[in-house]
Amino acid sequence: MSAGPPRHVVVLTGAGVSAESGLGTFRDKDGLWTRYDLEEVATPEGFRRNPALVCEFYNARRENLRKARPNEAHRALAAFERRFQGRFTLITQNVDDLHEKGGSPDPVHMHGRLDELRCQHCAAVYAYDAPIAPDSVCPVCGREGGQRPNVVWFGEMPLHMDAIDAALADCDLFVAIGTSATVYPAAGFVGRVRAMGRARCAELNLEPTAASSLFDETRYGPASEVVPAFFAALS
Ligand code: BV8
Repeated sequence: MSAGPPRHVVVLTGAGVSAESGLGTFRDKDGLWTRYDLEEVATPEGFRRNPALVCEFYNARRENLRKARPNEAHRALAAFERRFQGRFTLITQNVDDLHEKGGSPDPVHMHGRLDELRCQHCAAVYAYDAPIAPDSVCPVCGREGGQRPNVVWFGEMPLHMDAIDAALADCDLFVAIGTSATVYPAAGFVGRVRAMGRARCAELNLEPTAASSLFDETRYGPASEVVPAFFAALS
C-alpha cells in the first residue's frame, strides 16, 4: 500500500449515511425491518403475493424521501470528489437520492432507486414520483399492471456488479460508511479488497459492526461528523 495520497478511492455507503436526514435505517432500534417483514415487502415472492402492500411500503418511503435533505456527510463526499485528483467511485446500497441532492454526480446504486419504476412487461426503467398501485400503466408500452419499484429485492442480483468488481480490484483506499455489514454481496466487499492486499480499508460508522475487525482504521460517530473529518484529512 502506497504511503502517498490514494490513487483510487472507493466508498460504500449504507442507510447510516442518510440516518441524520431523517430516513430510517433498517436494523437500528425502530428500523424498517423491525416494523415490516422483509420477506413480505422486499422479496419478489412478497410482491407476487401482495403487490398492494409492497406498493404501499414503497409509496410511504418515497413520500418520506420527498421531505428529506442531504446532510453534511453527503455534502462532504461530493466536495471531496470535486477536489480529488485521483479516481473516485461512490457505491451506495441506498435507494434514496440524497447523494445526488448532496452533489455527487454519479453514485452507483447497487440496490436500485426509490424514484424509478421498472415495467415487468417491456423492462423499461423510468423515473416516477407519484404513488403506484398494482394496476398502474407503463408509460412506455402502455400495458396495465406489472409496474414494480426499480429496487433490488432479497434473492435478486444487485445492479452494476461488473463496474463494482472492477473498482474494488483497482482501489487503494476502501471506505465503508453507515452500513451494518449484514447484507451480501456488499457486506463482503471489504474482505475481497483485503484479500487483494493493495488497499487500506476504513470504516466510518455510528458503532462497531460485524466487519469492524477487517478494517485498518475505524472511526465511530454520526456520519455528519466523522465523514467530513475523515475526508478533510485525506486531501
Ligand atoms: C443476492 C433494497 C444472489 C430494497 C435491499 C437467501 C436467499 C437469497 C439470498 C440470500 C439468502 N440468504 C442470504 C442471502 C443473501 C442476501 C443477504 O445478504 N441477506 C442477509 C439478510 C443475510 N442478499 C441478497 O439477497 C442480495 N442478492 O444475494 O443475490 C444472486 C446470485 C445470483 C443470481 C441471483 C441472485 C440482494 C440484497 C439487496 C436487498 N435489498 N434493499 C429496499 O431498500 O427496500 S437490502 C437493505 O439492507 C438496504 O438496501 C441496505 O442497503 C441493506 C444493508 O443495510 P444497511 O445499509 O447496512 O443498513 P442497516 O440498517 O443494516 O445498518 C445501518 C448502519 O448505520 C448501522 O451499522 C448503524 O450503526 C449505522 N448508523 C445509524 N445511524 C448512523 C449510522 N452511521 C453513521 N451515522 C449515523 N447517524
